Amino acid sequence: DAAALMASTSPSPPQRILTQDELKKIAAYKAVEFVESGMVLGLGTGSTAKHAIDRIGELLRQGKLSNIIGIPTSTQTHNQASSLGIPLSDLDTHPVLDLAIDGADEVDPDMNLVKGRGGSLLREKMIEGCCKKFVVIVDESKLVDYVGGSGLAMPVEIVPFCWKFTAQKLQSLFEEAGCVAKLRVSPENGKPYVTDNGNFIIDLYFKKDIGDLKAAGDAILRLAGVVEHGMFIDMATTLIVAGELGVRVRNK
Ligand code: ABF
Repeated sequence: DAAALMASTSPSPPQRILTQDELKKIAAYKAVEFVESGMVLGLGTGSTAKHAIDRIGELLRQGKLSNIIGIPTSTQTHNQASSLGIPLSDLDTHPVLDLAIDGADEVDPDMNLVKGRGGSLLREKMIEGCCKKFVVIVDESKLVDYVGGSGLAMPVEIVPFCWKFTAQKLQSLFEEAGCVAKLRVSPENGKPYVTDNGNFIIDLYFKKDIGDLKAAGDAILRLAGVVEHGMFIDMATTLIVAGELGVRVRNK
């Protein structure tokens, strides 16, 4: 299990190359060490957060944690957590959270994040913005020099109405960075991907650093068709990175 994997990575290097999923699990288990009985917890989405939720479910079953209330960041996480018997609530009832644990698609050197390639950025941003502590869990492949630096997308959730118009506006905003805006389509049926909130996602690809993230984020949000963007600026309080040489915890 992850505890054994973790022991195998620290202090001496592992005997074999760990898979990306094993690294995700190591980061997730480390984050769950911050969870205490009685906490209201933001439950993230994606393959890394899934390991953390499994672990919380396991500790509850074993009686090592109690009185946890989970606030899920997606329908997928809601389903996983309820199948594990984790008591769930929402922001209307619990507007202040003790801790949230979630993955990310990119983490820059200042702990700014890109999230939402899994599609759940809006609920994540609402919930993770209300946490006293926000622990981000990644394997080291997610570390980038700048937002967009992985060559992968920075997602923006938009309303479906005249999505081409909004996509064009988004692309124009970042012309200097060589931005290309693409509607996300569902691989299953080739139709537009629809978020938990009934919206579409435009994926922005940059050729260069877009510079001031706060200014970029504000410009995106000023477009009327935009609901939210996937840059989580200055939100993470703790970063846990699992790599071949072990697991590192960094506080902001
Ligand atoms: C979600 O899961 C995201 O916002 C991000 O897109 C993603 C990371 O997924 P994974 O852990 O599967 O790489 O939290």
